[in-house]
Amino acid sequence: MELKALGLSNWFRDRIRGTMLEDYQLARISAVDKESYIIIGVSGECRAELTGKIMYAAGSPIDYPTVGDWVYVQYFDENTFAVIHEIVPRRTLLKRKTPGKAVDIQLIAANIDTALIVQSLDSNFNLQRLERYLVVARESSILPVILLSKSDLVSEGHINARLKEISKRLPDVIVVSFSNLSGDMSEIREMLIEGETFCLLGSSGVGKTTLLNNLLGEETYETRTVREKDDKGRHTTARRQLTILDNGAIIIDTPGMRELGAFDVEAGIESTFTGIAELSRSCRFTDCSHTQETGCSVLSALEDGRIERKQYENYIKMVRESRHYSMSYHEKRKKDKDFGKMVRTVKKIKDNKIK
Ligand SMILES: Nc1nc2c(ncn2[C@@H]2O[C@H](COP(=O)(O)OP(=O)(O)OP(=O)(O)O)[C@@H](O)[C@H]2O)c(=O)[nH]1
Ligand SMILES: [Mg+2]
Ligand SMILES: [Zn+2]
Repeated sequence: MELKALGLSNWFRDRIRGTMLEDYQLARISAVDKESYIIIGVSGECRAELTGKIMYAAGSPIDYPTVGDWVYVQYFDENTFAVIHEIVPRRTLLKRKTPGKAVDIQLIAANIDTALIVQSLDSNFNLQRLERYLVVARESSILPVILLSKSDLVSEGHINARLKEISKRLPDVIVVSFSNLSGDMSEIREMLIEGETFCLLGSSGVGKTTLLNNLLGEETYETRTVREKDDKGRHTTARRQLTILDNGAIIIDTPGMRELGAFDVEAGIESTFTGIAELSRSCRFTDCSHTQETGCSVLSALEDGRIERKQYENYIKMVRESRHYSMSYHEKRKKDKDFGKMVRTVKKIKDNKIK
């Protein structure tokens, strides 16, 4: 398998250091388990581990490889095991806040060209959540595409109403409705371009893995069985996994997400809530919070119905969340650093005393 077929485009070639290739080979992370990695390279797939140096130097989760990353590796035991030495610069990076209370970054996938955001047309459909996924994808300059699954469960009228809602609220996004039961995947297949990397995102149970199996033409990966259908808490896909389709497109499947906490997503918000962003430029105050100021163009547009209340509320929520998380994160990082400094100083004093 050639590296180009694994997605190594010129963007990466321009950033690869020739001297590194004297000692190392290039490979791509194809799966991440709890602590170990699977990589794929010219000689196929194998298990890989990080060097102590990467772990020691890592200051945050961003410094660890994630699925989709290109890495410099050294192979051992006839290419059945490898050690990862360094991450090649990332073209794009999908990340979120770790679920739960802790404020930390969690990487979803790296070097994604297109995010396939899947929502099912039954109870899972939610415009606010779609908006959130779009923000996160666009923050990293990833092209978002919305895939509405399970069209077999609803009427044509229902589908058309949903499509209308989306085009009103989220113009400029490609939307495709489909059913995994119909077998007709042609519209989706046409989007899947050779050598580009796609990432399936969405809640658990919307049919991401079923779609992937359909595209592969075989039941390669486990999907939720009928018996387990009511078992809402369970994720069927347990790890993030990269797969190459027959047509050469690269797809990463991910476990369903319950929360997509937005971290540092100001640019993504600007490019998703374009109407509000444009209005805000004519607010009286440049630091207008659009919540109570007189002369706020956003509020007046809200009052006369030019923007939807739900969209406005989602916008305010995401702006606050993004600021709040990045502030707490940077404070925490600074505290950790200061603590490290203090430990080193105490140690120095002690060492000097002993001498
Ligand atoms: N009616 C209908 N059922 C579907 C469709 N796509 C998937 N399903 C069913 O929905 C259930 C969940 O599908 P999965 O593919 O496992 O869902 P997933 O998004 O991969 O879920 P996680 O791996 O938990 O994130 C399975 O029972 C599928 O058979 C569809 O288009 N129509
Ligand atoms: Mg799955
Ligand atoms: Zn304002």
